[in-house]
Amino acid sequence: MKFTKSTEETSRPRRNFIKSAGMAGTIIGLDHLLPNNPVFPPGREAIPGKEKLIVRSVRPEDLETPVGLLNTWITPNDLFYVRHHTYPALIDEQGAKDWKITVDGEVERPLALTLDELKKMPQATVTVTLECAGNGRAFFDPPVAGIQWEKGAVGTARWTGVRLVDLLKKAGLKPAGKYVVLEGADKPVGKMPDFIRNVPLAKALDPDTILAYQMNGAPLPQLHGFPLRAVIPGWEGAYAVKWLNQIHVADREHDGFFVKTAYRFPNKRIAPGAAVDPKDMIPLTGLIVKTLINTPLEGAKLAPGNIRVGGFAWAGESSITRVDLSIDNGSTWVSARLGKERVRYAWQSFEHQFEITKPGSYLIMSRATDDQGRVQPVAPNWNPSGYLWNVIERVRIDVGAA
Ligand SMILES: Nc1nc2c(c(=O)[nH]1)N[C@H]1C(S)=C(S)[C@@H](COP(=O)(O)O)O[C@H]1N2
Ligand SMILES: [Mo]
Repeated sequence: MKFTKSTEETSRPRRNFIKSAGMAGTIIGLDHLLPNNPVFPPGREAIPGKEKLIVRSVRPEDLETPVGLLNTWITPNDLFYVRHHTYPALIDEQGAKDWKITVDGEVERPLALTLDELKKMPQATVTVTLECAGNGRAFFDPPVAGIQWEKGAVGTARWTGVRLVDLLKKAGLKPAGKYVVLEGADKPVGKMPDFIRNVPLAKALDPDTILAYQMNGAPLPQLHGFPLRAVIPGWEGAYAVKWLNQIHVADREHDGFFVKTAYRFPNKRIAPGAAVDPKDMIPLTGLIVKTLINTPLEGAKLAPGNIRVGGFAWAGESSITRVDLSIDNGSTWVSARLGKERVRYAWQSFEHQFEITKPGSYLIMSRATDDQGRVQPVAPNWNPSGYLWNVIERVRIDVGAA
């Protein structure tokens, strides 16, 4: 097999790459192979509070939610997928007392605020579906190196905190400010670069863009960025910087690895497996139209009769206008009923009852359309880092003789 180099996974030597399709694919923490690796966190083997998740990497913790557990509109904190490139900053209650967020760069009045000071500012809550850009990477052909996420690096939570725009107003934006650079307190693994991201000013100023200190009504769990993280609604997960403690307003795009190289996508169509000139790579922003079938599950054995098909559809900043389903390999499609949620940036439930009387092997497919008229594609948009998998969703079931 030939692998292309992933720009998301800097820390993983190629020989440690395991293609997981068809296997219980787990990439074990590989940091012991890296120079100057601090043993961290000491003695921690299981990942407390996240026992139900699939371990894609032990250190750093990369944990995927099994599809069967993604069956509530709000994903509970203990089931929410976990992804970071770094050693998490395990800040505790005590640490949070000393913690400060700084705002500097192209501002009139640089700030340093404590958590209590932030909590005194006007509060905002947004319900946002967060998805890792690499969700579905395991399905690309030719395979792409990196964490082999299948379907569950996605979840929806209610995030509560302060509006980024309020903080920027407090600091007084200077006209030269074009990008808001976000950096957390986590530490890179080995020689890998720091995880630093930036948000273009227009998105940073959007009143829905927040810095969250709560997730589903609870303080942010440590693995999700306690005490503070960014929530950039509708944009791929890597913008949602965890353990956020530094905000820098810059007059240009940040030049670090995680902006200039990683999280980029070809600006033109390419052949699967082809190399792409870096000048033809542009930053990822919004998530794209996609569905997840959470019932029935892959491989389910069901009796003939009424079979309920259900799941979620999302499209980043856009909303879902329809979801079509097929059980005959795409020859015919029926329109699913959309749930009542209809909340911008959050996934939308859908369902349909099929009457399947004839025993056999059925491929159930779901295909969403968004308000821009974009439809999930039949063929994948292969790209060198394996981002934004959104091919028509499929689940095979076995309808047995009654
Ligand atoms: N500080 C920091 N924030 C980070 C990351 C990281 O490595 N370091 N990973 C990002 C990526 S790639 C994703 S997909 C989301 C995942 O958020 P979650 O772990 O809360 O699900 O966090 C983002 N925030
Ligand atoms: Mo991600």
